[in-house]
Amino acid sequence: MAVSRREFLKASAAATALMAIGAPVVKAAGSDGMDRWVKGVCRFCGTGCGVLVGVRGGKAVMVKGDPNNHNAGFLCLKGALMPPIIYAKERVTKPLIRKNGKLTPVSWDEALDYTAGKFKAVLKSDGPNAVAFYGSGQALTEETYLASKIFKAGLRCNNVEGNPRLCMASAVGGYVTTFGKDEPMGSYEDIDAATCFFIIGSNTSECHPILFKRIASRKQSDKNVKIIVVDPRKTNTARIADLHVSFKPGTDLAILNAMAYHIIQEELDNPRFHGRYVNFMNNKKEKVSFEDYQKFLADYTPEKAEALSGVPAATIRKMAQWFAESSATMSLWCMGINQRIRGVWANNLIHNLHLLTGKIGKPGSTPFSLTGQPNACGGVRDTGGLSHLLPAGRLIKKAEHRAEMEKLWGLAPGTINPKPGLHTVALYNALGQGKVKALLMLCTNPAHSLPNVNKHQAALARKDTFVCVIEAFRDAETLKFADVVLPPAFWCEREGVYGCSERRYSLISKAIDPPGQARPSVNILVDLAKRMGVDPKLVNFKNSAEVWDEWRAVARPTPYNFWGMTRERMRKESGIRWPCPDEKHPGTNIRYVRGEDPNIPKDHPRKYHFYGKPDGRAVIWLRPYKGAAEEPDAQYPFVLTTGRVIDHWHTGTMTMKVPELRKSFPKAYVELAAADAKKMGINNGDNVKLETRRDKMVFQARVSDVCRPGLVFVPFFDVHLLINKLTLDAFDPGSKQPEYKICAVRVSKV
Ligand SMILES: Nc1nc2c(c(=O)[nH]1)N[C@H]1C(S)=C(S)[C@@H](COP(=O)(O)OP(=O)(O)OC[C@H]3O[C@@H](n4cnc5c(=O)[nH]c(N)nc54)[C@H](O)[C@@H]3O)O[C@H]1N2
Ligand SMILES: Nc1nc2c(c(=O)[nH]1)N[C@H]1C(S)=C(S)[C@@H](COP(=O)(O)OP(=O)(O)OC[C@H]3O[C@@H](n4cnc5c(=O)[nH]c(N)nc54)[C@H](O)[C@@H]3O)O[C@H]1N2
Ligand code: SF4
Ligand SMILES: [Mo]
Repeated sequence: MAVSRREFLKASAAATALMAIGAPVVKAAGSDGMDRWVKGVCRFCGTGCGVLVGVRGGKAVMVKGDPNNHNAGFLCLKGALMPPIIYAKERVTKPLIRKNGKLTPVSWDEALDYTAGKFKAVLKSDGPNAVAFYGSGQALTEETYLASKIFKAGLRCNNVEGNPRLCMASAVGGYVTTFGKDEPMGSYEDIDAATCFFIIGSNTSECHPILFKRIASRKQSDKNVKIIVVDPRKTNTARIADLHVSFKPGTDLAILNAMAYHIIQEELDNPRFHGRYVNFMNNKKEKVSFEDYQKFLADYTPEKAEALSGVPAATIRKMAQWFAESSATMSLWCMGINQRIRGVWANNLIHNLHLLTGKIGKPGSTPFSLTGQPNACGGVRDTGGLSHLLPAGRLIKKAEHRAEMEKLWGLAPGTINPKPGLHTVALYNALGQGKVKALLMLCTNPAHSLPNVNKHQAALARKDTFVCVIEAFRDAETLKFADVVLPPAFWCEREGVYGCSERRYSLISKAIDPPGQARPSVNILVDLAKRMGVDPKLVNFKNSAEVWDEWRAVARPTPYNFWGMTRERMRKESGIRWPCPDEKHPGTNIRYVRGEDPNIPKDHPRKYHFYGKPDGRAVIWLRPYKGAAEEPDAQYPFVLTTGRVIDHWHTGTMTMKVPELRKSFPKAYVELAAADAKKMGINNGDNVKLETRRDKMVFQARVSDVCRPGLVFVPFFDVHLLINKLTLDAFDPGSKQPEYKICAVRVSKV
């Protein structure tokens, strides 16, 4: 049984290897029988690999890695296998309106007028809080900036949300509370210099394959490099670890605090650094002393953390030792940390370890949150595409930020609604209660991806709600609930910017024409806004390049500054990292360090300056352990966790259309520990029923050594086995990010 999992792992590893040998053979434009090669960015993960799209006879027929971008010509299979997705028969090519229950082709005029009419009616009857936009970390930067402006400035509505709430909100919360500003200070170059990798709650191998390849190469290049993987599953990522730490899901907070305890106990901390550059703060946001921090940590001796987490105290000490004693430590994390009811705290505790040891702001030493989507950073976090944000780190609730944006947008003072809008779960709850009545969606499939989705599908299904979806594929689950569907130009059918995990903005150039009547979403949004009655001056854009120029100007007075990234320069270069204040500036590798970060004057008295905080000091937070929202009990004794596999993207609307990828994982399954399977008499391939407080469903069993006993895993790509009917929508009180990673489940053989 375990063997078959091994074979499966081998196959995944082979897929990873294939991309490594298959893709980097990049030849000059015009070769391989292509008419031309057009520069772009992979539309899948937050790694943000640069690509070259081979165009022949007006069609995109090949994709290979851009040798000049950070991925140095490498791509994983998903990135390389784009063409069949572009030309899938399920593409939406005409605007559709639901008539007599059926989505029926109509003209653009009819679809736009109808949609605008519905919005106008709701705005008139219920006011701006009854409409909403729900976007995506896969939309272009220009698209999200524009949508957010239309709603916040044009309609006075702050209900602007998107899937990054399900994904990166806790990372944002962590960066902002610790450093005062969002986004990582380090970059991918740190991978090449790190001597210790602390990977926690990230299956990098399957979810950021090209970064995983870079980590693996780093390890191969120097036998002293150590890798620690902290994950309750023995994932593909864990296979290259020197130390894989498995534990009771949801107990990371205790483990991370215990590491800090040991670091201080053994005097492995760096008092020169934390003495100068750090404040200690408790949960009441009061400044406390280092001694208070030590007292707080007394509750988290490695022995006490062992009792909570199941990780042997000696292992916790070893991790802490490796972390603190290495010459350069890089932490990498993703959804195992963020998708939790204490995701922000977990992020804080990772930052704590770096600040305590001074392993920050030096090559190879950095906390580095991996972003999931290709444009969650650039598009949504940076442009302010969430309900509490304004562009470039500004906040709705801050009067001076609103005033600044009103000036930049040419609005009358007081135009921007001072109250933050609804966060994602609250938004869909409000939809279910009939309080939000018109919803516009762009590039996301919430009827599949939301947690506790039965409830939210019912909200979308309400007869008195109006749902307009800009969506590229007819078979996306959300279309079942749409009143109007608008066909967008997809990926390289239009031009625009993506910003990946390392603050790198790269341009996707237009390589081919969109099919049928599909149009760039920037143009769709402009037309829709005008018909909704938004002041035409606010949306006076002919194309995404014009939106980009406004966005550059809006960001210019802030530390996000990328004024130097003109469109012309973006066309020539393969990605630039902000801050980048002028056209000669090469972009920034490390933030918050004098001499590196252009936001810090060269003669600044302090070498490290966390300028997001009033006194330039980052914060070590005293964050207590807190368990999951729904712990296993006698009725539901297992933990259900959900996530990804290497060959599928989220809701499968794209990767399921590629034969190679579909064959690799044709349907969802439940992964369970061999010891548990044996107890229940379950063999590989048997049908197993999973039952939570929300719903139940039957999956085929994959018995292996990946899950620890007591834990089961189901991937969420399969629309026919929609695991989100079982997950729960409890969320972090700070970041409002749902706890997809943990709920209680009953497991039985069918
Ligand atoms: N192939 C592929 N790649 C993708 C995506 C995709 O759909 N497919 N999606 C992209 C997106 S948007 C995202 S957000 C990322 C997600 O990337 P990841 O976060 O790396 O992937 P996940 O599978 O969601 O979960 C990561 C790990 O969290 C672990 N985990 C579960 N519970 C806990 C816990 O309590 N503590 C800790 N420490 N770990 C826990 C799981 O076992 C799992 O291995 O991937 C991106 N890349
Ligand atoms: N159980 C469980 N659920 C999860 C998670 C989990 O770990 N477990 N993770 C959560 C996370 S981190 C994320 S990021 C979300 C992702 O959730 P979603 O965003 O809902 O998932 P996607 O499949 O990426 O949806 C993108 C949609 O946009 C469409 N599309 C593709 N390209 C274009 C385009 O160019 N324009 C337009 N308009 N449409 C396009 C696709 O066909 C697809 O329907 O899922 C969340 N849901
Ligand atoms: S690693 Fe991510 S960005 Fe790079 S090719 Fe693969 S899916 Fe695309
Ligand atoms: Mo995500």
